Amino acid sequence: MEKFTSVQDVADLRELVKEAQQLKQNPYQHKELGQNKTLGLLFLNPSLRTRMSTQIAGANLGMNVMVMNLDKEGWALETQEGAIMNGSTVEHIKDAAAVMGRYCDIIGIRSFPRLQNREEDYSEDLLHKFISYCKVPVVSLESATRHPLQSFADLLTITENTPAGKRPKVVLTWAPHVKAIPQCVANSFAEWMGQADVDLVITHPEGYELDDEFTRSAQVTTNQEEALQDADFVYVKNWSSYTQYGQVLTDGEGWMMTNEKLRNTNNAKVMHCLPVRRNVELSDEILDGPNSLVVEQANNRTYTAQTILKRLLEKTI
Ligand code: AN0
Ligand code: CP
Repeated sequence: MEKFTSVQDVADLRELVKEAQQLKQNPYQHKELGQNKTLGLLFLNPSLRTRMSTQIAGANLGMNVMVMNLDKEGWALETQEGAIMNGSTVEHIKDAAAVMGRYCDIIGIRSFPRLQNREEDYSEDLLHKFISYCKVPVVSLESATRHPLQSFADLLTITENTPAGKRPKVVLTWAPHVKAIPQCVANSFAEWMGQADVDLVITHPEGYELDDEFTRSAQVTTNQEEALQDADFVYVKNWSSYTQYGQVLTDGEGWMMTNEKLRNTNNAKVMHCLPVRRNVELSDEILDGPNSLVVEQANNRTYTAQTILKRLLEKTI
């Protein structure tokens, strides 16, 4: 593995999940691997889980870890090739990334979409430029279109909670939110589930269809009740419209996940990547109840991040 930006960078998904399960059993067994290696984690947006779990993951492998809030603590970055930099940007990404590539052996970067221009966001310009200029392995900590470390932890969580040999029904359901949210988590989840041994159903109100690049293997319906029938896992997530790009089309009344809605599921486990808007996306009763997996999902972020860092250090991904 030279980089980890999507499930497409993984050659052997089943092996990868097994490796994460092993690391979870014994997180310190590769303490020597990262000795004298530096991990740089760069954030252009807020983060709790990704920041903390990836730091622990690096430390478990013996790495030196540096975290930088690039949006607040770095110089304003220019990304346009050939720009005459007489405006507000101070440093070109070519120069900044090249320098950080000298300081770090692996770099993680988080950069959300702006949700203004679909082509611009979906081109993943910043991530691709960063990869080409820093010349060291890059891990996406959530980019404009995907959140692969989250999806890997989600897959580990589903695997742990599925009896051997069973192919679970997994439902990704849109939920209301108060602001426009990226499609990344939903895109990525659908893309990973498409490669896993699960049946995926996606349900959302009209106008919230995701880019079909990510959803090809899924069944898609606007009927939430029908979708939830016999579900083993219900993954709750808001996203803004892809077709009417970045817009919030409805207040989503009736789409919040409640215990009442879980009645016809197979006693489904409920998942969310967090942070969650309680009693908007998901009810308190679910989040505080026995079917919620959200904290274990967040816990699994450490071991999945560690698996990716281990493979990048070993150059085996
Ligand atoms: C972000 C998103 O959905 O992409 C980050 C989630 C990990 N969520 C919010 O901005 C609330
Ligand atoms: N789920 C997740 O990525 O959380 P943070 O945004 O807090 O890192």
